[in-house]
Amino acid sequence: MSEQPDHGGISRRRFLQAAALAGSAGLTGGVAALGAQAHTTRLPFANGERELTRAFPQKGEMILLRTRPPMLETPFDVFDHGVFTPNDRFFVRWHLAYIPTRIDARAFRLNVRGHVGKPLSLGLDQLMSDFERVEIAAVNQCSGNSRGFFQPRVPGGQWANGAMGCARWTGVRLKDVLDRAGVNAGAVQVRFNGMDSGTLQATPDFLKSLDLEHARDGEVMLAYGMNGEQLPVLNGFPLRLVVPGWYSTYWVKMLDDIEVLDKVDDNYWMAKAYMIPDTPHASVTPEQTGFKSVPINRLVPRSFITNLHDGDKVLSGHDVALRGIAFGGDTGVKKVLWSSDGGEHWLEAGLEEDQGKYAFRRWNARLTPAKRGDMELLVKAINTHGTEQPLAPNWNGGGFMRNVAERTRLVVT
Ligand SMILES: Nc1nc2c(c(=O)[nH]1)N[C@H]1C(S)=C(S)[C@@H](COP(=O)(O)O)O[C@H]1N2
Ligand SMILES: [Mo]
Repeated sequence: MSEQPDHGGISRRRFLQAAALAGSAGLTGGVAALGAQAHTTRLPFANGERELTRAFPQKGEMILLRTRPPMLETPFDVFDHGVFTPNDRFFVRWHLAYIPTRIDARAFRLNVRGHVGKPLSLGLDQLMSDFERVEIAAVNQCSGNSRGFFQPRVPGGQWANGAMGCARWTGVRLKDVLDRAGVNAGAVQVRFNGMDSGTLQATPDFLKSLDLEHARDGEVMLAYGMNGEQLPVLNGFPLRLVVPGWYSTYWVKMLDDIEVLDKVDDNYWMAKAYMIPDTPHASVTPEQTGFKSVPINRLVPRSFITNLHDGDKVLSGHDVALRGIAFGGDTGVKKVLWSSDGGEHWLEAGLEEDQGKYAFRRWNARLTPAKRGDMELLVKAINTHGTEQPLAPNWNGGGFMRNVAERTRLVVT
């Protein structure tokens, strides 16, 4: 293959290096190696004590939720540095224990089959040369991000706010690949499968599906690049689905199989897991039963202060800079509003460079606290569809879609 720089200045070869991680402690569950660096942090909820780890391949310091299959959270301070989350700090979440640790990018094949005219078996080089290259900045956020804050608590990964990240994804349109295969009349959904699997036969394989129209919207992409580099193995090398504006459960990693279905997918991961109440804001009371459930889908807006922490001290009569990130969810950020009086008055924050409607957007504001004592800052985003973050948290048994306006308590001295 020729080393041809493309318009983005990134050579193909850069995405095609073999990734071999055999023997790395983090992936194979070498607990002894992990234990060697006992360094902890405390997430701001009960039982929030966590180990910080550097034992995972291609990853810097991460918050360890689980070793195998890995669940690694991004330490929140990372989000103060910019809108793009570095690959080596990007969160990691896998459901199934068997993840290939050695992948030969040259032998890799993506199969497209099922209800199509012409099944395909595409190598990475073909994907890169035969289809138009596209790029999109988008937030990848786990459905259960912030689950640890649910009250009452719910089972599942006890994440704080770091099961999200924003990257520039490079790849090809799923639509173009489906068109090449020729979707047959009567097709209704497209199902995605990655190279991971359970260690027990009984474990249902991780399969996710999108409606055909969605799959062909021209935005859903097959990504081989993340922030200008090949995907880290733990984030899905060599190829992953990117579903802009949707929760990351659909962003299937190590994607090697696409099946066009002529009926609605009823596999475990579509029909049983990742279901939300079909109620406003997917919210119910803990006692509530008898509601209809639907598969989780679009992201909702969120915003965070990134430069100040709960309990920080600030000086009265002095200017304090506030800054943070926001995202609109399935559309762009229209406004970020903040309040220092419990939500009675709201001020509009300044919005920084727009990297695209699915990306993080930096915001900033200035505050001069007048009187000493406790102060609580509230921040909320409103997206361009007019959806705004609620002041009271939603609740559901899955711990999904938390997006309450965040509160940061300051002490004015
Ligand atoms: N093959 C595969 N893809 C997957 C998953 C998985 O378990 N296996 N988990 C999904 C879920 S629930 C999340 S939150 C995202 C996490 O993406 P990341 O690890 O790149 O941050 O991957 C998604 N894609
Ligand atoms: Mo997730």
